[in-house]
Amino acid sequence: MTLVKIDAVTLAVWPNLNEEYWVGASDKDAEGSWKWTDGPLVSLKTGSGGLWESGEPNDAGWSGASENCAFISTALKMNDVPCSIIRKYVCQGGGAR
Ligand SMILES: [Ca+2]
Ligand SMILES: [Ca+2]
Repeated sequence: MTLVKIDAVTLAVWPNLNEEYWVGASDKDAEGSWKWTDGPLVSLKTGSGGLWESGEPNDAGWSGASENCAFISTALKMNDVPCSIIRKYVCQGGGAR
């Protein structure tokens, strides 16, 4: 199973369930270089049409851990957070991997 890869179109139709969900983006291999699990770079755009919350990804060090995984926040944008926190997650649908 692979965590879901999203784009601005996916975010625009993301259901607002007031919960946070892991998506398949990480910068664990190289700090600040965000990649999807299948390899492509993640756009770092924020604001309208962007994937990230304003000021994210910021590697802020929530709970003292570096922020190398990303979830979709309740604001329906991505935020980088420590990979160790517990959240629900969304996997990629069937078809090509
Ligand atoms: Ca990071
Ligand atoms: Ca963050």
